[in-house]
Amino acid sequence: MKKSVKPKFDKDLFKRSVQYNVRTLYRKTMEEATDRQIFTAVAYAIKDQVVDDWMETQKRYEEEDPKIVYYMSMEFLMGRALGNMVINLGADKEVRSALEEMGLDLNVIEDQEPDAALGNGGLGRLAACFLDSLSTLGYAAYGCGIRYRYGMFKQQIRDGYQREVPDDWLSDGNPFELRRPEYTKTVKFGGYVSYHTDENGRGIFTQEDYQSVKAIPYDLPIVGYGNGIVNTLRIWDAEPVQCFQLDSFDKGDYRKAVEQENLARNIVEVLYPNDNHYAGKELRLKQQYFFISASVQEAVDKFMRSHEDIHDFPKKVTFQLNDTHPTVAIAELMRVLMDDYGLPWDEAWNITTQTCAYTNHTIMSEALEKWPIELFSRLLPRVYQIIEEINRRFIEEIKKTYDGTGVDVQEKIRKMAIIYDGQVKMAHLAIVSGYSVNGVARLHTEILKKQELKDFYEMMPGKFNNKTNGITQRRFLLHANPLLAQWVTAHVGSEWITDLSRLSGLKVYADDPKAQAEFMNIKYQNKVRLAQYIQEHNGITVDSRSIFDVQVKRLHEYKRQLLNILHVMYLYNKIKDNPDIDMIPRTFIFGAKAAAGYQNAKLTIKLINSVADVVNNDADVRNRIKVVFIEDYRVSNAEIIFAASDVSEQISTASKEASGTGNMKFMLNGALTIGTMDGANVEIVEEVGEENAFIFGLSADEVIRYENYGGYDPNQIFNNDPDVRRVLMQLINGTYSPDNPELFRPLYNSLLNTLSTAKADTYFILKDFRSYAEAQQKVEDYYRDQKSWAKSAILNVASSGKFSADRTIQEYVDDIWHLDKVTR
Ligand code: 26Q
Repeated sequence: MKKSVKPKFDKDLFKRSVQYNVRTLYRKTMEEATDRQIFTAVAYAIKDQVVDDWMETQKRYEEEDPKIVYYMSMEFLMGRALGNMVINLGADKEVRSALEEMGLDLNVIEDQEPDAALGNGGLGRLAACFLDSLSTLGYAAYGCGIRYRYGMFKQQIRDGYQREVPDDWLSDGNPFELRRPEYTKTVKFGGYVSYHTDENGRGIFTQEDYQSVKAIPYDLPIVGYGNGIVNTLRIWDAEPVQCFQLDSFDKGDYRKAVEQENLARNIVEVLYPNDNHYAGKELRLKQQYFFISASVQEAVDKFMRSHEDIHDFPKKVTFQLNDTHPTVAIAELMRVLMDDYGLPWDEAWNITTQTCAYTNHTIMSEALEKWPIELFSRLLPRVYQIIEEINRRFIEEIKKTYDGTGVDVQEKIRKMAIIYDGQVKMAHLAIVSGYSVNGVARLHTEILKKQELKDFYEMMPGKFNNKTNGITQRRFLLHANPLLAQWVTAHVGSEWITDLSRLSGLKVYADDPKAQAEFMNIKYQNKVRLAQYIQEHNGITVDSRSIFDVQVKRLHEYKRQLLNILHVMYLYNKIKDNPDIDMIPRTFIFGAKAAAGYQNAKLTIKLINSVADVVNNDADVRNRIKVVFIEDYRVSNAEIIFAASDVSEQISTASKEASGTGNMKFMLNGALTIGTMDGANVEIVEEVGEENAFIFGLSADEVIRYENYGGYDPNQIFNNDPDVRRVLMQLINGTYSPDNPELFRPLYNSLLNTLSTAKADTYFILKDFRSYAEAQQKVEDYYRDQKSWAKSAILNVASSGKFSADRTIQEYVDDIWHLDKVTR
């Protein structure tokens, strides 16, 4: 059934629809409506056009019965929908001109949309990119997540400090969502499990005296690029099961009713703003089970609506678990299969272990989810029972595998058990019960196999595989950087939009002076656009001819924003020592949110802003360096930032960044990377060549070796490197905080002496400082020759083809999911 549908767009209908929407939604004429109201009216008009394709796609799925992937994730960092949807509909030109005819500007309208910030950072944005690729490639997919009432907090910078402001993203409604009450599910918490045998002598487990919550799905359309395919992101809202019944007003019922109502009210209230850090909060576990139970129930119900035999489930359904956060899906699927469908353990286990697959996104031990047994069993008594049984059987497996081999079996159990030491280890559950375990970049997967998950790899090597991350070029080039997108199309045609490997066709232009000049001019235009944004938002005037050196990502010690700003302090000292020093003007741009309770991270933000105050206002500097902290870094302003960047800062401590995906977005937009050999940087350098990047610092092996010997001694460096010593002293002598010289003492301590018990500089900042400063010097020297720079920048774009999420998703399909392609 192959017919390629050229998406049709009815311009007149669209215009009438916008006018009609403004009228019926707001009782206003076009002239009276606010920009925000016009956005909503336009969004509804676009959704109208999407709905036909959406229904058509779902009908096609019913006919063809393809295998479906359920991408289970606590986070989907979608950003804005309108611009992307218009592009993927292939309606950009028509919508733009239709609006122009109405005296409206699509860019202004797009700017009215709040970001859907249902995620923290990399893991959440990856989920969003994957959904875009799944639709574009024509695979049947559901994203399953939570409809948080408040998403990632909005960041305000006040007096240099971060302030968190609630993200009330639904206050004006969400024109793209569709409430689906007909698919409501009930989710049960607490109580106890009773056991009895039925007339056939089969054991029946029943959860009693529980509290329940209703889960109501909201669907968001995920439009494929130019193919008429529309998949669904299904996010669940919570509602209380029943209202008060005035006639049954005895005490027990009353308290229970109030508790249930509160549970429903709290559960989807807010996204936890931790990135790469586990906090063992009861409400977080409730969130996890809430959306997983609803999603698993719906997946099974949907399957049974069109199939006879539940044993065929893994042929038609697969669950991809985005880190361990949704891992309770394993036990929940077991529960549904056994308790609701009456399957015996072994049959349920066969189905479950052929259905679930797990992606690991971190090797940072503080991010591993370990739930106290007490909490877990109290909240999810039946699910806990099932995990206990999985654990019991797995320990038998370990014994069977290693008894009599000379291996210390008790040691294996201690290291590998799912339940141990009073804790439920979610990663172990995911590895043992899934058919695939993958890391997100080659180096990361190797570290998992050789270090963190070594015992599991030895016991079940066939499960382990790598899937290097990717990003969607539709959002991060076509939408974010229209000038460069047009330039690329002019040189290699427009196929790159769905086949990013086509960018390699640009390589022949890398040496061409005309292409170089055009490229540098486009970069300049984009820098002017970002400079305007900075002028408006920060009140800082930056030189669009300066090098734009950018580090935007979550704030975390392992990402080493501190290394970056210490280097700026060092450059400032150089200028003060030698006021006439020849330096190419450089603008150091930062953007980062810190988790609300992460003190060193928040203090690093304050330090960056304090350095900015001093450096930007010192006449001696004569604009050779500027420091800008962009408030509220998020998907929508990221699109402007990547397009305008010359230098991409990817400077994590080697071995700590699983992959990184910002690194790929910079590369795609022609920035040169300064970075460590970490995560996907390794593969970026492999693609573009080391001569077109600035690599520095310890290797992952070296870092791991130091760690195995208990770290290294930063005092050596402090005592022997006067530049480093000077910069560190400036953290505690009031240079950047005259009113309170002690302000940055905690950062100083994290790098140096500290208390005797704590380790110093665990992220090797001082160890890597010299080699970072040298790499930065090379950046400057290289930029002096605009031709070399332009050549390397073009080669970066040309070599970024591998890092499309389309490639990543195709690998997931080929090696893990085995989905069927659907065409329209
Ligand atoms: C866990 C428990 C309780 C509360 C929060 C969390 C939590 C939330 C988010 C733990 C981790 C995260 C996010 C992790 C993350 O974003 N990891 C990043 O994933 C990217 C996509 O694979 C990689 O590119 C990054 O290297 C990795 O850091």
